[in-house]
Order: sequence, then structure tokens, then C-alpha cells
Amino acid sequence: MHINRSAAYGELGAFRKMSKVVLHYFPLKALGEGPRMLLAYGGQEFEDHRVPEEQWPDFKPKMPFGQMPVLEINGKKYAQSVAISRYLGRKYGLAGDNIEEDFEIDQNVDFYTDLRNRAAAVEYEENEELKKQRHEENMKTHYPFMLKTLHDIVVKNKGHIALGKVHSAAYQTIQSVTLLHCSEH
Ligand SMILES: N[C@@H](CCC(=O)N[C@@H](CS)C(=O)NCC(=O)O)C(=O)O
Repeated sequence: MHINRSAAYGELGAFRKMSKVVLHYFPLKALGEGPRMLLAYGGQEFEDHRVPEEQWPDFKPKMPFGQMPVLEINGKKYAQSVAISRYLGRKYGLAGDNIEEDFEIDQNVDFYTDLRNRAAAVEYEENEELKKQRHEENMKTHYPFMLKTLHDIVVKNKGHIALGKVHSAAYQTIQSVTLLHCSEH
């Protein structure tokens, strides 16, 4: 069965009629930057609400899962950075052309999430000894394979993340690259 994806996800969707869009995140790139860039790509006016650290304890219980980023559409809050990026990707024509293309994009995005989580576990570790151990373990055991795989994916896709073209995954990977850079230290 053929599904008209642009009708399902595109111009006619509720998002186009939104009167108010807010992206809640910290004053950082990290997990918020992909959704911010996708909103900008889509030409959507939005409030880029950067919550200062000192306001976070009051704000946290108001978020669906007690974390950010959160995309608020006409008062309804949606969480999870990858889910937000997939939604915006579909909205702005950056999804695959069929479910197999989506499958390939999603597998690569999930791979980046694995990479990002490894880097984040180092970056956010407060115990200096554990931080050093985790970083060394990543450098020795995980990064060589993962970064070689990432390199091969990008070469195979002519500079893109999947399918040889731009889609929402490109925006989602910015966070991983930023964190990998941070966790070099
Ligand atoms: N799986 C979630 C993870 C969200 C997450 O870890 N957010 C962090 C900031 S990067 C957060 O809100 N930390 C504050 C807290 O947990 O209190 C996503 O991808 O959105």
C-alpha cells in the first residue's frame, strides 16, 4: 500500500497551525541543538527557552520525564530528543522516502546515540578517577571501531549520515560530535 507521506506528515499537519512553539533546554548545544536547528531549517518561529541551572529544580517536575529537551506545541509538551528530531524531520521532508529508508536512518541514528551515550558517561562523570578510566576504556576498546564505522558510513553516503542525502539524522549527530570533542579532555 502506498502511503502519501507528505499528506500524513507535512503541510497539512497540526504543527503548521501552531500558534506557539517553545523549545525548552539548557543554555547548551548538546541534546537541544538538533531540535533547534531543525526548527530553524523548517522556518518555524519558536521561543528558544534556555533554562538557567538555578531555575532547573523548579522546572524539572513540569517536564514529562523530568528532563530536557522538551518541545512544547500549543501548550502540550513532548520529550526525548530523538523523537523530537524524528517528528521535525518528518514535518520538514527530511525523513526517508519509505519505511526501509527510515529503517536505515534510524539504525544509524541509534548507533550515534550509542556513541553519544559513551561520550556522555565520561563527560558527566564527577569522580575524576572513574572519568579517566571510562575515557581510557573508550579510547582503547570502543572508539576505534565506532569512529571507523562512522567514517565508513559518511564516506559511503557521500558526506551524509545515511542514504547519500540530507535528513534529520544529520542534525541529531551534531550532539555526538560535540560531546566527543568535550570528552577528549
Ligand atoms: N533520552 C533523553 C535524555 C535527556 C537528558 O539526558 N537530558 C539531560 C540534559 S542533556 C537533563 O535534562 N538533565 C537534567 C536532569 O536529569 O535533571 C533525550 O534524548 O532527550
